[in-house]
Amino acid sequence: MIFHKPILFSAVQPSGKLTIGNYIGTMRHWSQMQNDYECLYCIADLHSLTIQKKNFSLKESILDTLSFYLACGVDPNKSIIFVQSHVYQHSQLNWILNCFSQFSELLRMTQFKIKRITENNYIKKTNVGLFNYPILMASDILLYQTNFVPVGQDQKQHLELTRKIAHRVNALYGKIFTLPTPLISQYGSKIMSLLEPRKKMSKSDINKKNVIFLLDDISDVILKIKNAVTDSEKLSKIYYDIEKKPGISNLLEIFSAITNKEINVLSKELEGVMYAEFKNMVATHLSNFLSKLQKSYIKYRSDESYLKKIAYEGAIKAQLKSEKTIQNIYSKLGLFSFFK
Ligand code: AQP
Repeated sequence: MIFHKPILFSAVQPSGKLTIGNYIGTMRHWSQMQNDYECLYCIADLHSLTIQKKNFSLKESILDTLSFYLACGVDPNKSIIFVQSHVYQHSQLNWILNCFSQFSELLRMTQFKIKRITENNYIKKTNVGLFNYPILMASDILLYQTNFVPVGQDQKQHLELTRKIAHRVNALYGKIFTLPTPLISQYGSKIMSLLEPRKKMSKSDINKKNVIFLLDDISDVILKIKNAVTDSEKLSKIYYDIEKKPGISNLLEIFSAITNKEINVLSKELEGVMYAEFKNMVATHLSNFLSKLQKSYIKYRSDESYLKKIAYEGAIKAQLKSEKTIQNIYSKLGLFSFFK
């Protein structure tokens, strides 16, 4: 099959329970994108090895993540859905791109700086995989001659590095890679923690009250939104200002994504509404949305043989596509085969 539409690649790490941040930042766009792009949706299991957790089943988490892809409307007849470790070409290109990346570039990656000081990963124990993470991400993207990559704000710097590496290789060997463009929404690309709205909401946050998980009990969702930090502005007006009102702005971004209404439209509709009432509205809409999503998720998750079939078929398709890039770069680098 020849790609006629622009190619789009997106991935989520099965590194824990998915959050409303993962959904709003990327997955909510995926279903619609299938109409405009040739989409590859990857479950980035190799990436999730960079943070090792106790009492965690990666296999279960991969199947959970795949079920959410389907529940979000990704259609295996329209898109290629696959698990990263099933397509060996990702690791092959990873090594090659390691040799075209600079130590100093990786040292500048903000996510690496943040993740290496988290509790479980304290500096001395930092694994090399965490350091090399952006190069594996570059391999994921460049293997498929990707044009567009929908990501949250936190991945922007990694996309810039991907472009830089691709450009470097192309400058030396001719056009091997397409330079990818990130797709980052103006709103919703960085959902913040509920109790610390200046910190990104993350799957791995040890304080679960900071995070809305897609599989949270609805009663917990309501409680978490009600307890979300706001501010002490006297008139308690609801408007978007990320610097002065990070808590309210974050709730507005969540509300806007779930209701599909623009922030400025919502701000007008919410004139005169008190914070408590606003939180009730957010909690109600979010609960309704999550109830539906969870029902659909449970349906897919209960059929493991169907999930495995999708992953198998997706891997075959992804291998065929990625092999072309591998063959091209192998031959340009002089890695020829004696066996042909
Ligand atoms: N809070 C967020 N707001 C908007 N987008 C987000 N993304 C993650 N968190 C937010 C986007 O979700 C996609 C998949 O992310 P990932 O699982 O590959 O890795 P991550 O960015 O490291 O996500 P987490 O939740 O913070 O995971 P952990 O805690 O395991 O590191 C990406 O496009 C990301 O931008």
